[in-house]
Amino acid sequence: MSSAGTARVVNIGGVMQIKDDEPFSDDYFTRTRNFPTMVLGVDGALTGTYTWVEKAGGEIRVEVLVTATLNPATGVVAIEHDTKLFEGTSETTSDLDGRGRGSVQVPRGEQKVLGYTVNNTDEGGDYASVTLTCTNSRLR
Ligand SMILES: [Ca+2]
Ligand SMILES: [Ca+2]
Ligand SMILES: [Ca+2]
Repeated sequence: MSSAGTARVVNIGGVMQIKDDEPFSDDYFTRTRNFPTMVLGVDGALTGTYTWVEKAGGEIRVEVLVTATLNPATGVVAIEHDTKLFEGTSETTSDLDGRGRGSVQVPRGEQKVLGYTVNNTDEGGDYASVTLTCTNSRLR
């Protein structure tokens, strides 16, 4: 159904700032990630996903699941995130303390920024502040 004329290339660059709440002196971390390039609209594949995981401070893990979906009629790509903040006795705990979801629409040839913060809503203090810079370009 889709030809090279409707294919889109999605590039996402992420910046994550993590606060690890501590009794005396809080710790802050900054992590960056260039997501693998997604090509949508080729051979009927309209959706791409990527999971970005960061660990910090001995107790925190942040998992950002990103889904990119192409509308082949318009060329618009919807970028959705589902972000989970885990905090516990290690960086591999399953203690889910915060979660956030959101999305942004990226028209053809444009760049949009999806920025948000997920707080530790269970115990307070910790947070992950994420900025995803999303570009929707033509396949060359
Ligand atoms: Ca801590
Ligand atoms: Ca710590
Ligand atoms: Ca916890």
